[in-house]
Amino acid sequence: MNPTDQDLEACASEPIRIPAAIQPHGALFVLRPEDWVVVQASANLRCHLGEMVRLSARPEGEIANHLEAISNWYRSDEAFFQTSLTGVQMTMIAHRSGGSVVVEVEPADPRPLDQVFASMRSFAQRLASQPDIPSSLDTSAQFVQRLTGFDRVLVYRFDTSWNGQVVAEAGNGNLPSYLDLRFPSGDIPAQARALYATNRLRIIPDADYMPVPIEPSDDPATGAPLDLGFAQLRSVSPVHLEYMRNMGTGSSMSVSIMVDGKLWGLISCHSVMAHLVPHSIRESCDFLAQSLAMRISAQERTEDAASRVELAQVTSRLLARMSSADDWVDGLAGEDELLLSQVNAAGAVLVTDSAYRPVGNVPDEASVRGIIAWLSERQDGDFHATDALALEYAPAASFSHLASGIIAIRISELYPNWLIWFRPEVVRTVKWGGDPHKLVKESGRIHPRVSFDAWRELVRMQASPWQEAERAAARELRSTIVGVVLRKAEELAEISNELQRSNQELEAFSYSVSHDLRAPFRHIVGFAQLLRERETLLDEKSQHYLQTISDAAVSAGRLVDDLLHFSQLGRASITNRPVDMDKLAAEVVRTMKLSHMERSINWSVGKLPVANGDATLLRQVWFNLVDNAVKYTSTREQAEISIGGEQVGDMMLYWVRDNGVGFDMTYVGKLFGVFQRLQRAEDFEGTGIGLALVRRIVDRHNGSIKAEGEIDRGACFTFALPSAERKGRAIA
Ligand code: JQ2
Repeated sequence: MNPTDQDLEACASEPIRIPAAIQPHGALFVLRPEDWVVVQASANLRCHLGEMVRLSARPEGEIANHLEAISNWYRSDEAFFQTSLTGVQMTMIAHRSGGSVVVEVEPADPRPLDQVFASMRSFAQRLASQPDIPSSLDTSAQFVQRLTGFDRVLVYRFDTSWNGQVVAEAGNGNLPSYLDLRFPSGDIPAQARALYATNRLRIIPDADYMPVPIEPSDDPATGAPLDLGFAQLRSVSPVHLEYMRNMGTGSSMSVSIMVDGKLWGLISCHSVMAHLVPHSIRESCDFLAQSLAMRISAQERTEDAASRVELAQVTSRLLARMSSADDWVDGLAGEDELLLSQVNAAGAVLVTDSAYRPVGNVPDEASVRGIIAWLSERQDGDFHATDALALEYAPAASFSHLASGIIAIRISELYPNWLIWFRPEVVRTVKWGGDPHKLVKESGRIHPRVSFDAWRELVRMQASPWQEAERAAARELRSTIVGVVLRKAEELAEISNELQRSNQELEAFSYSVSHDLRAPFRHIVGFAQLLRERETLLDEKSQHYLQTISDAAVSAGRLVDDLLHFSQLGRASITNRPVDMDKLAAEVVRTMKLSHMERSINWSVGKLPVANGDATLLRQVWFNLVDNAVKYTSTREQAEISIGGEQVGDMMLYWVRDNGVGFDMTYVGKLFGVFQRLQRAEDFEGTGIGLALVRRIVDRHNGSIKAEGEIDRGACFTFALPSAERKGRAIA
């Protein structure tokens, strides 16, 4: 008989504590504590206890001898009463259920107890010397297998969603290995798990048994069904029996492993044939499972602490690298994938406003940016972790093989800068312990093969969950990064303060020097002039010397003026008004024409857009650029100088082009420095400050300037100024 789909759906709500029946390897009766009269009994009483126990009467014979002890126990707070019925070679166990006492009898163990104790002692010793959880589990499986004689003993571990995995196994080869196989949570439904958390042991000696009814099925006084949650002989769910038969197992026993009050897993035993384990041995198995549980608890704590230490070491190595690298991004997202070990991820990506750095296995950039947009929209802080991304963010379904689990930390309050770690779908990372499809011939829906598929379906698009230690490590790294970035920003601010300070000092110095030098130079020029007027007798050579002194003083004076001008520019405030650039350029060209009447220059001046800024300073820009063009075309017979401009978007471009001696683009960077010249000073007059001044003025207008040139083919200077509307710097 196969269960129908309805049976399977009903499975999760099957009331397994009140089956109104027991398994036939023992018998059960219910005593009324008021007078110790039997009020309910299993239909097989007689075949186990003969006439000793009958409905509606007090027990007789050997059992009657124990009534006083039962009555004493009943008033105590012990959960169970246990004794031997030596005459019938049975073990008798009593427990309370509702207001009644449930008494069960089953065949006693013929084995001497000494043997069992010896084996428990040896187990305790062996367990204490196991270095880690896997070896503790192996040791326990082996001991239970030896103690009980089952064909195969598994340790079945629950994950956070109650799916199961076989994590240890001991067997004699009669049953196939299930090591590493996974099973869906429904294979041990919630109500069964809840029961197993309080009643830690159950046994099914023969999966083909015929249930024995309890008569009457309900308590005659209250009408309530009899709760068999703590009974040894409770008849189990028929669906589960069907599962067992499909698995090729004729008998089973399972013991709960309770770690820190939570059902951690089961020691699950199976045999091909019927197999009854006596009560005393079952008790030993329970003792063994609880010893194992304590061991697991201690080792989990140790492992958690060790993994925190290990992850903290990764954090500090990353910190060291971030601090020593020029760019912290390089230190963090290095090629050695250290970043992945921070949370044991398979991939990670660091996204800042200027960098996109994938490490390991990550989705493509568009997908990552999609995740970031979604994360930024959620506005739920700077940390997000999930092991089923597609459930929260549907587009992730298409890359679940790379990113079913993510931990995302936001590393900037202002910008959408994120560090995200990825884990793949767990189905893709599972270790296959043999092909589950080959285990048993398929029959019906409850079958290990079908279970495995069901598990696969259940964990689709899910990653293995992030451990608390890993989440903590991610948070820790976040504050580390924020710290490093902040510190780097502070360092930068400090450097720029420093620069500003030394700049100011320099300016103050050059201001005072140039200011003080002006008068002496003017005096030299003045007195040289006077001397020439007075001394008519000077010979030609002396006249020439005098002229040279005067010329040198004039040009030194001009240099000083320029320097003064330059240093003043750093301090002066600049006005910001519409400036008629046509007018400025025309004035400058007119001045040039007047002072270079001897030259043949072909001028071409286009229409210029209105600028926004300081007219006096901008005139200086035009003057210096045009003056330059005139100067560096002086070797040309026919000089060509063109001036133009246009508006591009929200910035204004202006240029001055000439056909002069040009320059080598290799040195373009030096062009705008103070006292930098690309030509020999003797060949072209000037102080070497002109272009530095131009750049400074343009800079102070939040604009920029660039130069293009080629040796002997002329030069072109273009400067860009922001329009009144533009917020940022204008780039030429
Ligand atoms: O046999 C036992 O000890 C009962 C506890 C139990 C187990 C044992 C542990 N165990 C394993 O070691 C393996 C891997 C080989 C599996 C799959 C497994 C399952 C398992 N299920 C157990 C119990 C139940 N399963 C019960 C309660 C039985 C009772 O105590 O009355 C129920 C109602 C089910 C139900 C199902 N089992 C299924 O596979 C399916 C599809 C259902 C219906 C939802």
